[in-house]
Amino acid sequence: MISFSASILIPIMNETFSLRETVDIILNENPRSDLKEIIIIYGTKTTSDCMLVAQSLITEHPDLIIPCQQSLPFLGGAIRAGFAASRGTHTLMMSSDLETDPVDVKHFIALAKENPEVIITASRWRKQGKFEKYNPVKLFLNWIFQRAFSIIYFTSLSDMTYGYRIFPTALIQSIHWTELRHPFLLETIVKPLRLGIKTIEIPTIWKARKEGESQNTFLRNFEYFKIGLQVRFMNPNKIKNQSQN
Ligand SMILES: Nc1nc2c(ncn2[C@@H]2O[C@H](COP(=O)(O)OP(=O)(O)O)[C@@H](O)[C@H]2O)c(=O)[nH]1
Ligand SMILES: [Mg+2]
Repeated sequence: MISFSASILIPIMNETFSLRETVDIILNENPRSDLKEIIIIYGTKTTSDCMLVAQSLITEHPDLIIPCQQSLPFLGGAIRAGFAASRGTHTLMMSSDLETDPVDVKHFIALAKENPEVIITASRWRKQGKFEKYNPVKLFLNWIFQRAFSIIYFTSLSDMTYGYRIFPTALIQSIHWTELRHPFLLETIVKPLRLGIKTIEIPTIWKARKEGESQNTFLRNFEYFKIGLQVRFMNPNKIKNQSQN
């Protein structure tokens, strides 16, 4: 493709050294020319220790790292603010707790350059991928969920609930998003699937965070079904922003 630049979205809540390590690895392993910007997204619940680390990263790389305050709440609200702010040709979403291995960023970028119209998405269930220290009950339910949704959507994707993916920015900015909490991660793949967008999966290793805690609760995992089923039968015209119809 003629030009490529990645906007990397990093939502933050209670991460300190994990946030810094995430950014350090991205900067060490990727040429500056591949990166449009790293957008650090914070909200009113982001801890002050976490904000301090973000501030110092922004001060160290003022031409690259940009703060973005979310206006809608929760993880979905944070990523949606990042989607709107993104200026690169492609937008990569990940987390700051090291549960999305930053070493994979370079693989996403290489594949997105070769396949600019496609969504590249990471899977913990593919060969060479894995979960380290994941709650066994959650792991079992996760597997059932993934199998069920791959059948419902006629897709070979094996990890539709994991929020580590790179998209063409024009695509995500043309979609009408509705979820605010973690089920947003599923929404970001099922809506493009309904629009007929192609996907490529790469294996990844998930490791439990070493600091802070998840904003998701066990019971809230069942809320993924709602958006998953709703979008399956949604008219594709309703998926795009109204102004684009
Ligand atoms: N700005 C912002 N970041 C969030 C919010 N909720 C989660 N995050 C961040 O998003 C990433 C994934 O969230 P996490 O709670 O670890 O979800 P889980 O790994 O799916 O259990 C982490 O880096 C969090 O700091 C939120 O409401 N606002
Ligand atoms: Mg996490």
